[in-house]
Amino acid sequence: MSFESLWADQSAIGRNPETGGYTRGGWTPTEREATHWFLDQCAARGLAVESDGIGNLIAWWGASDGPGVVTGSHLDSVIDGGAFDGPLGVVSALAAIDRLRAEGFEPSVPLGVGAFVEEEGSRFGMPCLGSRVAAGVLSAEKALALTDRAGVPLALALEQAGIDPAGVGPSPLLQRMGTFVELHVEQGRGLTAPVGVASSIWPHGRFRFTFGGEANHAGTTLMEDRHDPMLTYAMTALAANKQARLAGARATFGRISVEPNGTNAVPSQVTAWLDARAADTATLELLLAAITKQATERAERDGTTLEVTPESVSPIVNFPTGLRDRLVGVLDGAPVLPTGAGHDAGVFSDAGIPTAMLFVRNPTGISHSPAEYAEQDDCLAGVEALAAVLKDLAK
Ligand code: HGY
Ligand code: MN
Ligand code: MN
Ligand code: MN
Repeated sequence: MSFESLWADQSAIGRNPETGGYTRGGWTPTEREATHWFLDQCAARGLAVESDGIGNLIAWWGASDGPGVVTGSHLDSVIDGGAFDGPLGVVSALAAIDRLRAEGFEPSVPLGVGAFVEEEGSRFGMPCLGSRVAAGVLSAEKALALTDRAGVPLALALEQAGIDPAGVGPSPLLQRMGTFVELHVEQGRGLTAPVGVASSIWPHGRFRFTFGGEANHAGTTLMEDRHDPMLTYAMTALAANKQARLAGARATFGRISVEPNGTNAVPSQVTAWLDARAADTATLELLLAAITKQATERAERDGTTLEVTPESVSPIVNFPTGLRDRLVGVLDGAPVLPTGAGHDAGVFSDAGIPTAMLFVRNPTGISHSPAEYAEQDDCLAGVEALAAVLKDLAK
């Protein structure tokens, strides 16, 4: 099956006809439909599928035991996200295997294609949930304490997907992951060539800011008598933007919830989630401190309260230079660049698995949006590059 037809099939799953975006939260019906499509493709290729207790999958070409070379990515998405973030790595992996088989290549070690669950954390609020549990960096207890926005606990979501929650925990799949290479659409616009190689993943964190105020009548309460948490939040959002620019870092409040969320009532509470990232951990820590300081000062002025809770913080990931340079060599000097986006590859690298990433050029740099895009020719160049890398690593 050509990349084009694989891509057409997969990207038709769960696409919102109005926005062109995808909302594939972990273990939701559309994400399961994409996962079943993947399983069908693996079966059609005679790949032996192994799964773990949270639903991560690796489909193997070659021997049924022993460490191998794994590629792949994720099939879940952010809310109303783009088509490429995640699925491009999974579809390209299948196309790369087809290409290697068509050439008559026989891997000397098992070659696996992985699909890792809830990488975006868009349903349960924990990025790289599947890979973190698999790597043992997020305990089963902490994972099973998570609920989605409708209050559905992870255990129930797993049961509804036919997965026994009792199996959640460190994954046997990683015992066979000798090397991991993830192909991913570029998220940003640094690439001047169709394919690049990742040098590092920026440190990044998600922080919950809870602003407490005093509910009151929007029409009768004098302005000077108000303790309005929306005001404190608004000034904090401005401070985050300013501080990030000053630090050469990145920060945004992309999610907010307001209590009681009425048009004619001063809110009692505003909860907002900050996503902050920087080129190094020290800068990220200074950025968060600066934002928190300004928020605290503003809260004092507004007579509101503030609580900042880190929900997930990831340190910098520097991919091993030997493996990185080996890929650059195979790809005749592909450009090397960092990324501000988190990936399962970062979790596996942190777990001590030799890991590398390939990026496929994204002409506008837009991601986590229906406008996310990659040229077909660049996607085909990505498949060719991935096949060459897998051939080199598994020859
Ligand atoms: O949020 C991220 O950085 C990634 O796209 N999951
Ligand atoms: Mn993403
Ligand atoms: Mn991704
Ligand atoms: Mn009234």
